[in-house]
Amino acid sequence: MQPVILGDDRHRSHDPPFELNAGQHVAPVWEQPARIDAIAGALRAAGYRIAAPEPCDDEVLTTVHAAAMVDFARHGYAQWLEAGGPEVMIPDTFPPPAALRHGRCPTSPLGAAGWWCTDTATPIVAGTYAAARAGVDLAVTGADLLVGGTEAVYALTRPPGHHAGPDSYGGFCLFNPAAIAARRLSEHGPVAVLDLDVHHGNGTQDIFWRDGQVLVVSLHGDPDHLYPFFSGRAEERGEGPGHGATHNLPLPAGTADEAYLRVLHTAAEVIHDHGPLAVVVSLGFDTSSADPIGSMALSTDAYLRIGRLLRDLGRPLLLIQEGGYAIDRLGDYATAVLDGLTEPT
Ligand code: SP5
Ligand code: ZN
Repeated sequence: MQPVILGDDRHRSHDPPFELNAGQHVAPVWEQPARIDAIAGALRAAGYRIAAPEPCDDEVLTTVHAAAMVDFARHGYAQWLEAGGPEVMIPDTFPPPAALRHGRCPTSPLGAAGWWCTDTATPIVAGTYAAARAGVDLAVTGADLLVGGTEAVYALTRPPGHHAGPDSYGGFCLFNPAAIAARRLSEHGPVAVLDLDVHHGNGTQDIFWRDGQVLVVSLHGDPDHLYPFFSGRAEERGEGPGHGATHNLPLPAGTADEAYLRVLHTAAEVIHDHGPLAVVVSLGFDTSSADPIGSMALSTDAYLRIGRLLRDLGRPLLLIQEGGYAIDRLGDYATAVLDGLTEPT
Protein backbone atom coordinates (compact mmCIF):
# COMPACT_ATOMS: atom_id res chain seq x y z
CA MET A 1 0.00 0.00 0.00
CA GLN A 2 1.16 3.52 -0.85
CA PRO A 3 0.36 5.84 2.06
CA VAL A 4 -0.78 9.44 1.69
CA ILE A 5 1.15 11.73 4.05
CA LEU A 6 -0.70 14.77 5.39
CA GLY A 7 1.02 17.72 7.07
CA ASP A 8 0.37 21.33 7.97
CA ASP A 9 2.94 23.94 9.04
CA ARG A 10 0.40 25.56 11.39
CA HIS A 11 1.68 23.07 13.99
CA ARG A 12 4.61 25.47 14.49
CA SER A 13 2.38 28.11 16.05
CA HIS A 14 2.26 25.96 19.21
CA ASP A 15 5.69 26.77 20.61
CA PRO A 16 5.59 27.25 24.39
CA PRO A 17 8.75 28.56 26.04
CA PHE A 18 8.55 26.23 29.05
CA GLU A 19 6.47 23.65 30.90
CA LEU A 20 6.32 22.54 34.52
CA ASN A 21 7.38 18.97 35.27
CA ALA A 22 7.27 17.95 38.91
CA GLY A 23 6.98 21.64 39.74
CA GLN A 24 10.23 22.39 37.89
CA HIS A 25 10.58 24.90 35.06
CA VAL A 26 11.56 22.80 32.01
CA ALA A 27 12.89 24.51 28.86
CA PRO A 28 12.99 23.74 26.05
CA VAL A 29 9.74 21.81 26.25
CA TRP A 30 9.65 18.14 25.20
CA GLU A 31 6.76 18.62 22.80
CA GLN A 32 8.25 21.13 20.34
CA PRO A 33 7.91 22.07 16.63
CA ALA A 34 11.22 20.39 15.71
CA ARG A 35 9.56 16.99 16.30
CA ILE A 36 7.24 17.20 13.31
CA ASP A 37 9.77 19.13 11.23
CA ALA A 38 12.19 16.21 11.76
CA ILE A 39 9.63 13.62 10.66
CA ALA A 40 8.47 15.68 7.67
CA GLY A 41 12.08 16.31 6.60
CA ALA A 42 12.95 12.61 6.73
CA LEU A 43 9.85 11.60 4.79
CA ARG A 44 10.56 14.18 2.08
CA ALA A 45 14.15 12.94 1.87
CA ALA A 46 12.75 9.40 1.45
CA GLY A 47 10.72 10.62 -1.55
CA TYR A 48 7.31 11.16 0.02
CA ARG A 49 5.23 14.17 -0.88
CA ILE A 50 3.38 15.82 2.01
CA ALA A 51 -0.13 16.97 1.14
CA ALA A 52 -2.16 19.69 2.85
CA PRO A 53 -5.44 18.89 4.64
CA GLU A 54 -8.94 20.05 3.68
CA PRO A 55 -10.33 22.47 6.27
CA CYS A 56 -13.18 20.85 8.22
CA ASP A 57 -16.07 22.38 10.17
CA ASP A 58 -15.75 23.22 13.87
CA GLU A 59 -18.71 20.90 14.52
CA VAL A 60 -16.35 17.90 14.39
CA LEU A 61 -14.78 19.06 17.68
CA THR A 62 -17.99 18.44 19.61
CA THR A 63 -18.32 14.89 18.29
CA VAL A 64 -15.84 13.94 21.03
CA HIS A 65 -15.28 17.05 23.22
CA ALA A 66 -17.84 18.91 25.34
CA ALA A 67 -18.99 22.19 23.78
CA ALA A 68 -17.88 24.06 26.92
CA MET A 69 -14.38 22.60 26.63
CA VAL A 70 -14.17 23.61 22.97
CA ASP A 71 -15.27 27.11 24.00
CA PHE A 72 -12.51 27.19 26.57
CA ALA A 73 -9.96 26.01 24.00
CA ARG A 74 -11.04 28.79 21.64
CA HIS A 75 -11.45 31.71 24.07
CA GLY A 76 -9.92 30.70 27.40
CA TYR A 77 -6.43 31.96 26.63
CA ALA A 78 -7.55 35.47 25.54
CA GLN A 79 -9.73 35.70 28.65
CA TRP A 80 -6.83 34.57 30.84
CA LEU A 81 -4.68 37.38 29.37
CA GLU A 82 -7.47 39.94 29.87
CA ALA A 83 -7.76 38.86 33.50
CA GLY A 84 -4.06 39.53 33.98
CA GLY A 85 -2.72 36.01 33.45
CA PRO A 86 0.84 35.61 32.09
CA GLU A 87 1.75 34.74 28.47
CA VAL A 88 1.95 31.02 29.24
CA MET A 89 -1.30 29.58 30.55
CA ILE A 90 -0.64 26.84 33.12
CA PRO A 91 -3.17 26.36 35.91
CA ASP A 92 -2.04 26.00 39.52
CA THR A 93 -5.34 24.87 41.06
CA PHE A 94 -7.19 21.67 40.24
CA PRO A 95 -10.64 20.50 41.41
CA PRO A 96 -10.58 17.72 44.00
CA PRO A 97 -13.03 14.82 43.43
CA ALA A 98 -15.71 16.32 45.71
CA ALA A 99 -15.70 19.52 43.64
CA LEU A 100 -16.24 17.49 40.46
CA ARG A 101 -19.45 16.07 41.95
CA HIS A 102 -21.09 19.38 42.80
CA GLY A 103 -18.94 21.89 40.96
CA ARG A 104 -18.82 23.72 37.66
CA CYS A 105 -16.23 25.68 35.76
CA PRO A 106 -15.55 28.91 37.68
CA THR A 107 -16.28 32.26 36.05
CA SER A 108 -12.73 33.45 36.76
CA PRO A 109 -10.61 32.93 33.62
CA LEU A 110 -7.67 32.32 35.96
CA GLY A 111 -9.52 29.44 37.61
CA ALA A 112 -11.04 27.99 34.43
CA ALA A 113 -7.83 26.40 33.13
CA GLY A 114 -7.63 24.14 36.19
CA TRP A 115 -11.18 22.96 35.54
CA TRP A 116 -10.29 21.62 32.08
CA CYS A 117 -6.58 20.86 32.34
CA THR A 118 -5.23 17.78 34.12
CA ASP A 119 -1.56 18.69 34.61
CA THR A 120 1.06 21.46 34.58
CA ALA A 121 3.02 20.08 31.61
CA THR A 122 0.58 21.32 28.96
CA PRO A 123 1.21 25.05 28.50
CA ILE A 124 -1.21 26.98 26.30
CA VAL A 125 0.16 29.94 24.34
CA ALA A 126 -1.26 32.29 21.69
CA GLY A 127 -0.77 29.82 18.81
CA THR A 128 -1.87 26.62 20.56
CA TYR A 129 -5.45 26.63 19.35
CA ALA A 130 -4.45 27.13 15.70
CA ALA A 131 -1.96 24.28 15.83
CA ALA A 132 -4.33 21.86 17.56
CA ARG A 133 -7.12 22.85 15.17
CA ALA A 134 -4.86 22.13 12.18
CA GLY A 135 -4.26 18.66 13.63
CA VAL A 136 -8.01 18.07 13.58
CA ASP A 137 -8.13 19.08 9.88
CA LEU A 138 -5.40 16.51 9.20
CA ALA A 139 -7.25 13.71 11.00
CA VAL A 140 -10.61 14.46 9.41
CA THR A 141 -9.04 14.71 5.94
CA GLY A 142 -7.37 11.36 6.61
CA ALA A 143 -10.62 9.73 7.69
CA ASP A 144 -12.39 11.02 4.60
CA LEU A 145 -9.60 9.73 2.35
CA LEU A 146 -10.06 6.25 3.84
CA VAL A 147 -13.82 6.44 3.22
CA GLY A 148 -12.96 7.37 -0.37
CA GLY A 149 -10.83 4.26 -0.80
CA THR A 150 -7.29 5.32 0.16
CA GLU A 151 -5.56 2.38 1.88
CA ALA A 152 -3.29 4.24 4.29
CA VAL A 153 -2.84 7.80 5.55
CA TYR A 154 -0.19 9.16 7.91
CA ALA A 155 -1.21 12.47 9.54
CA LEU A 156 1.68 14.49 10.98
CA THR A 157 -0.32 15.96 13.86
CA ARG A 158 1.12 18.21 16.54
CA PRO A 159 0.43 18.83 19.37
CA PRO A 160 -0.49 15.20 20.06
CA GLY A 161 -4.04 14.27 21.10
CA HIS A 162 -4.68 11.00 22.91
CA HIS A 163 -4.67 12.54 26.42
CA ALA A 164 -7.48 14.97 25.50
CA GLY A 165 -10.84 13.60 26.66
CA PRO A 166 -14.54 14.50 26.53
CA ASP A 167 -14.08 17.32 29.04
CA SER A 168 -10.38 17.53 29.82
CA TYR A 169 -7.04 18.26 28.18
CA GLY A 170 -3.45 17.60 29.26
CA GLY A 171 -0.40 15.47 28.55
CA PHE A 172 0.72 17.93 25.81
CA CYS A 173 -2.70 17.49 24.09
CA LEU A 174 -5.58 19.95 23.53
CA PHE A 175 -7.91 18.18 21.05
CA ASN A 176 -7.95 14.47 20.20
CA PRO A 177 -7.57 14.08 16.40
CA ALA A 178 -7.42 10.26 16.54
CA ALA A 179 -10.71 10.11 18.46
CA ILE A 180 -12.36 12.61 16.11
CA ALA A 181 -11.29 10.51 13.12
CA ALA A 182 -12.42 7.26 14.77
CA ARG A 183 -15.82 8.70 15.61
CA ARG A 184 -16.24 9.97 12.05
CA LEU A 185 -15.27 6.59 10.57
CA SER A 186 -17.62 4.80 12.98
CA GLU A 187 -20.59 6.32 11.12
CA HIS A 188 -19.77 3.71 8.48
CA GLY A 189 -19.26 0.65 10.72
CA PRO A 190 -17.03 -0.76 13.45
CA VAL A 191 -13.67 0.93 13.96
CA ALA A 192 -10.56 0.08 15.98
CA VAL A 193 -8.14 2.48 17.64
CA LEU A 194 -4.71 0.98 18.27
CA ASP A 195 -2.75 3.22 20.63
CA LEU A 196 1.01 2.63 20.47
CA ASP A 197 2.21 5.72 22.34
CA VAL A 198 4.17 4.72 25.46
CA HIS A 199 1.67 6.62 27.62
CA HIS A 200 -1.85 5.31 28.14
CA GLY A 201 -4.31 7.19 25.90
CA ASN A 202 -6.64 8.16 28.73
CA GLY A 203 -8.51 10.74 26.64
CA THR A 204 -9.31 8.27 23.88
CA GLN A 205 -10.35 5.66 26.45
CA ASP A 206 -12.73 8.10 28.14
CA ILE A 207 -14.25 9.21 24.82
CA PHE A 208 -15.13 5.65 23.75
CA TRP A 209 -15.73 4.19 27.25
CA ARG A 210 -19.41 3.53 26.52
CA ASP A 211 -19.09 3.08 22.75
CA GLY A 212 -19.17 -0.51 21.51
CA GLN A 213 -18.64 0.51 17.89
CA VAL A 214 -15.11 1.81 18.51
CA LEU A 215 -12.67 -0.74 19.92
CA VAL A 216 -9.77 0.86 21.83
CA VAL A 217 -6.64 -1.27 22.25
CA SER A 218 -3.64 0.29 23.96
CA LEU A 219 -0.08 -0.87 24.66
CA HIS A 220 1.65 1.38 27.16
CA GLY A 221 3.97 1.63 30.10
CA ASP A 222 2.34 0.40 33.29
CA PRO A 223 0.61 3.44 34.86
CA ASP A 224 2.00 2.42 38.23
CA HIS A 225 5.31 3.84 36.97
CA LEU A 226 4.39 6.13 34.07
CA TYR A 227 2.19 9.12 33.18
CA PRO A 228 -0.87 9.37 33.15
CA PHE A 229 -0.69 7.27 36.37
CA PHE A 230 -4.45 7.08 37.02
CA SER A 231 -5.67 4.96 34.11
CA GLY A 232 -4.54 2.26 31.69
CA ARG A 233 -4.91 -0.82 33.87
CA ALA A 234 -6.00 -4.14 32.35
CA GLU A 235 -9.18 -4.25 34.45
CA GLU A 236 -10.51 -1.08 32.73
CA ARG A 237 -12.78 -2.65 30.07
CA GLY A 238 -15.41 -0.01 29.24
CA GLU A 239 -19.01 0.20 30.43
CA GLY A 240 -22.57 -0.20 29.14
CA PRO A 241 -22.60 -0.78 25.37
CA GLY A 242 -18.83 -0.26 25.46
CA HIS A 243 -18.20 -3.03 27.96
CA GLY A 244 -15.41 -5.23 26.59
CA ALA A 245 -14.43 -2.75 23.84
CA THR A 246 -11.55 -1.27 25.87
CA HIS A 247 -8.37 -3.37 26.06
CA ASN A 248 -5.40 -2.14 28.08
CA LEU A 249 -2.09 -3.94 27.74
CA PRO A 250 0.23 -2.30 30.30
CA LEU A 251 3.90 -3.28 29.93
CA PRO A 252 6.79 -3.21 32.40
CA ALA A 253 9.57 -0.64 32.29
CA GLY A 254 12.36 -1.72 29.95
CA THR A 255 10.08 -3.66 27.56
CA ALA A 256 12.09 -4.32 24.39
CA ASP A 257 11.37 -5.51 20.83
CA GLU A 258 10.49 -9.19 21.29
CA ALA A 259 8.19 -8.79 24.27
CA TYR A 260 6.53 -5.74 22.70
CA LEU A 261 5.91 -7.43 19.35
CA ARG A 262 4.48 -10.49 21.09
CA VAL A 263 1.89 -8.36 22.87
CA LEU A 264 1.22 -6.41 19.69
CA HIS A 265 0.33 -9.67 17.95
CA THR A 266 -2.31 -10.41 20.57
CA ALA A 267 -3.61 -6.85 20.08
CA ALA A 268 -3.87 -7.57 16.34
CA GLU A 269 -6.04 -10.63 17.07
CA VAL A 270 -8.38 -8.56 19.23
CA ILE A 271 -8.67 -6.02 16.41
CA HIS A 272 -9.30 -8.75 13.86
CA ASP A 273 -12.16 -10.15 15.97
CA HIS A 274 -13.84 -6.72 16.07
CA GLY A 275 -13.99 -6.68 12.24
CA PRO A 276 -13.22 -2.98 11.82
CA LEU A 277 -13.72 -1.17 8.53
CA ALA A 278 -10.63 0.92 9.41
CA VAL A 279 -7.93 1.08 12.06
CA VAL A 280 -6.83 4.40 13.56
CA VAL A 281 -3.31 4.12 14.99
CA SER A 282 -2.20 6.55 17.68
CA LEU A 283 1.45 6.34 16.72
CA GLY A 284 3.90 7.37 19.43
CA PHE A 285 7.65 6.97 19.13
CA ASP A 286 8.19 7.49 22.85
CA THR A 287 8.41 3.68 23.13
CA SER A 288 11.98 3.93 21.82
CA SER A 289 15.10 3.21 23.86
CA ALA A 290 16.30 6.72 23.03
CA ASP A 291 13.21 8.52 24.32
CA PRO A 292 13.97 10.96 27.15
CA ILE A 293 10.61 10.56 28.94
CA GLY A 294 9.46 7.03 27.97
CA SER A 295 9.92 3.73 29.81
CA MET A 296 10.50 1.18 27.06
CA ALA A 297 13.43 0.11 24.92
CA LEU A 298 12.34 -0.39 21.31
CA SER A 299 14.96 -0.33 18.54
CA THR A 300 14.49 1.15 15.06
CA ASP A 301 13.90 -2.40 13.78
CA ALA A 302 10.83 -2.66 16.03
CA TYR A 303 9.22 0.21 14.10
CA LEU A 304 9.81 -1.65 10.83
CA ARG A 305 8.12 -4.72 12.35
CA ILE A 306 5.25 -2.56 13.65
CA GLY A 307 4.76 -1.27 10.10
CA ARG A 308 4.59 -4.84 8.75
CA LEU A 309 2.10 -5.84 11.43
CA LEU A 310 -0.09 -2.84 10.59
CA ARG A 311 0.04 -3.79 6.90
CA ASP A 312 -0.94 -7.36 7.82
CA LEU A 313 -4.08 -6.16 9.60
CA GLY A 314 -5.40 -5.88 6.05
CA ARG A 315 -7.60 -2.87 6.83
CA PRO A 316 -7.47 0.78 5.78
CA LEU A 317 -5.11 2.56 8.16
CA LEU A 318 -5.04 6.07 9.54
CA LEU A 319 -1.80 6.77 11.42
CA ILE A 320 -1.99 9.79 13.71
CA GLN A 321 1.25 11.13 15.17
CA GLU A 322 1.20 11.22 18.96
CA GLY A 323 4.33 11.44 21.18
CA GLY A 324 8.04 10.74 20.64
CA TYR A 325 10.68 13.08 21.99
CA ALA A 326 14.06 11.75 20.79
CA ILE A 327 13.97 14.38 18.08
CA ASP A 328 17.02 13.29 16.10
CA ARG A 329 15.67 9.71 15.90
CA LEU A 330 12.06 10.44 14.91
CA GLY A 331 12.73 10.59 11.17
CA ASP A 332 14.25 7.10 11.20
CA TYR A 333 11.36 5.69 13.21
CA ALA A 334 8.74 7.22 10.90
CA THR A 335 10.47 5.97 7.74
CA ALA A 336 10.88 2.53 9.34
CA VAL A 337 7.12 2.27 10.00
CA LEU A 338 6.39 3.30 6.41
CA ASP A 339 9.00 0.87 5.07
CA GLY A 340 7.23 -1.94 6.92
CA LEU A 341 3.82 -0.75 5.76
CA THR A 342 4.81 -0.54 2.09
CA GLU A 343 6.95 -3.71 1.90
CA PRO A 344 5.35 -6.29 -0.38
CA THR A 345 4.02 -9.30 1.55
C1 SP5 B 1 1.46 12.59 24.01
C2 SP5 B 1 2.45 12.32 25.09
O1 SP5 B 1 3.39 11.57 24.86
N1 SP5 B 1 2.28 12.94 26.26
C3 SP5 B 1 3.14 12.68 27.35
C4 SP5 B 1 2.91 13.60 28.48
C5 SP5 B 1 3.92 13.39 29.57
N2 SP5 B 1 3.89 14.46 30.51
C6 SP5 B 1 4.76 14.32 31.63
C7 SP5 B 1 6.18 14.64 31.29
C8 SP5 B 1 7.04 14.36 32.47
C9 SP5 B 1 8.45 14.24 32.05
N3 SP5 B 1 9.23 13.70 33.11
C10 SP5 B 1 10.61 13.57 32.67
C11 SP5 B 1 11.38 12.62 33.48
C12 SP5 B 1 12.70 12.40 32.78
N4 SP5 B 1 13.51 11.49 33.46
ZN1 ZN C 1 3.39 9.59 24.99
